Amino acid sequence: MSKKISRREILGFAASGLAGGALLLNRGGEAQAQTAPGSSRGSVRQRWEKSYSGGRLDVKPMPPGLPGKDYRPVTIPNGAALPFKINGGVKVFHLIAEEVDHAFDAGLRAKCWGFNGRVNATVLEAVEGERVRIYVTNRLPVATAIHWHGFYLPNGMDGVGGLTQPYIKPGETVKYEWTLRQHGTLMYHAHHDEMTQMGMGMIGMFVVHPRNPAPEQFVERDFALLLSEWVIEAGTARPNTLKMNDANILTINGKVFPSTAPLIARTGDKVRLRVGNLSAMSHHPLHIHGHHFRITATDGEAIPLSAQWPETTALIGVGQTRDLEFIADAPGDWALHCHMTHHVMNQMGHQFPNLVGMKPGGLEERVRPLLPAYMTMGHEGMDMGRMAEVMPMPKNTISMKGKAGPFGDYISMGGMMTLLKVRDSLPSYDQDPGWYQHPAGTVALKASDAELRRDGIEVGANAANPAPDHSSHR
Ligand SMILES: [Cu+2]
Repeated sequence: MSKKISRREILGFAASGLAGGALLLNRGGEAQAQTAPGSSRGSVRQRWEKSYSGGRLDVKPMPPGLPGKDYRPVTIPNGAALPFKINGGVKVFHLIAEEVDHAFDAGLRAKCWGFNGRVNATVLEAVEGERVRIYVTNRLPVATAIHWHGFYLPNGMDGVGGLTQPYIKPGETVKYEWTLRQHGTLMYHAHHDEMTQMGMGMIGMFVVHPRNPAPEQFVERDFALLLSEWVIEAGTARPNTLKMNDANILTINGKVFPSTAPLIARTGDKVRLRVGNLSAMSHHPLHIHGHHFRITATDGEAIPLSAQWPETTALIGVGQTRDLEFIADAPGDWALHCHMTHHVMNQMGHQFPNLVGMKPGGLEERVRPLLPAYMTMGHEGMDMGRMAEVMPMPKNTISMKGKAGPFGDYISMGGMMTLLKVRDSLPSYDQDPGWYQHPAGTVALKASDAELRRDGIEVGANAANPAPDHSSHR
């Protein structure tokens, strides 16, 4: 991958660029240019082809790769890999498109469209070089087609309804089959009436492991996370796919925080986040706390080490995947979330005036005889995680944000957010280790009078409340 490029090759590359330009003007001269004396266009072109194309379509398939032997399966928070069987050297999957009564959170369900009983969280997993045969059964009331997003494949397997194949009509089962000539974090989704069908949940990830991974591709923890957005109005039972810009449910693998399963790692583990975004209308800048990651791959290909760059926020555009890798070297409970502040809210309504700074006075007392449950909202900002407890909620809704955290206070985020839990020792990756126990003296707590005096900080009011005891908070 990191073969040094010689001065001659650079010169040859430049020359071939010129030759390529000339070829555009002079079609049919390609063979002549390739054999022109002194030109290294042939070898440069080969290098391009290796990384810019899938190569020959009629490649001979390799034996099917097996989990634990040929690859380490990805971890799918709140989801599962689609089972497969092997028949005659081909890996056979059966994907079932169907309606799913899906729980975004304990308090919010909707009738969505998904695959094999899950929404956004059924992952196909395979190995570079093998041949896959994927039966898609349509149990929906409408026709569909399934597109394999980012794949090198024969045109007729591309899954664009009406363009590359007839629709998969209700009740029908269609067969897709091709040989995987690539590896990477890829996706699949409905490609017929996309706005409706993808908006109803017909999206998923398709992870293709490398046949011969390079040493730097090895990780201890390998997570698949698919981002999406929904419009579910309070009290309704189905996503509204007609709304363009009012997404009010932002999900990772079909769940909102606090129902997103945490990502669990041991201190020192190398972690890969395979993040895909098949939202309707939103790009998501995914942000990690306490660590820096490197962007090591896109849905196109692995990025060479020399070209990877460090980030704490990676923009995952609609239709893109990014592999983000880091060493989980900092024990703790770290937030991993979309940095769009409206994307870490649940069922946020946007048709409100800004009431921050307003003095509600006796408003509640005056309105309550008319509306017994009335509560003025917004004058202290939207930090009202406790609202769900103090206010009756409409049927089938969730609190806009919040979950009681380790200190008793609410974590004022919901939506596209999860936790990275890094621990020095873990009984198992499959068991939530609970809240992080901070070593003494490592939590930001209310300053004591002695500390304030020591550093000459004049505040006065801080003395009114003694610093609380946070020594035990599990
Ligand atoms: Cu976002």
